[in-house]
Amino acid sequence: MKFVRWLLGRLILAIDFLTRPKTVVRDTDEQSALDQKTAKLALYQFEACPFCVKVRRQIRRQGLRIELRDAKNNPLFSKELATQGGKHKVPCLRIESDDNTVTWLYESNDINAFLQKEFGQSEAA
Ligand SMILES: N[C@@H](CCC(=O)N[C@@H](CS)C(=O)NCC(=O)O)C(=O)O
Repeated sequence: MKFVRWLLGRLILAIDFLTRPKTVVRDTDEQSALDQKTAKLALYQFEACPFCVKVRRQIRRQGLRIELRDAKNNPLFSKELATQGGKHKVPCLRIESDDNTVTWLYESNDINAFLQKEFGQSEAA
């Protein structure tokens, strides 16, 4: 069962790699302004989780630079997700606002909707 799961994971990653969406290209100033905004975001995720792949593809499509935190292999991130986020489920976007309030956003559809609403502009895959 573990092997089948591993195999499925590799298959998901291979398909993701072969069908990578195009990324938005911005001029340097625009990209660095955006990078400043996304510096306060972090995506807790597993490498081969299909829901995480979905969010990573959206991030790529929109040309966002968001730190990826491996909540499977990194015990610190794993613990943070469970204790601060409230549940050990990925993907989860940690959003730190300007007043340092932290929101933990779960559910891939909700994360993608948030990214689209906040940062717009994504090119077709
Ligand atoms: N409906 C959720 C499903 C997320 C989900 O099922 N994630 C799995 C990994 S693929 C998970 O976090 N399981 C808990 C665990 O493995 O600890 C979404 O779209 O984000």
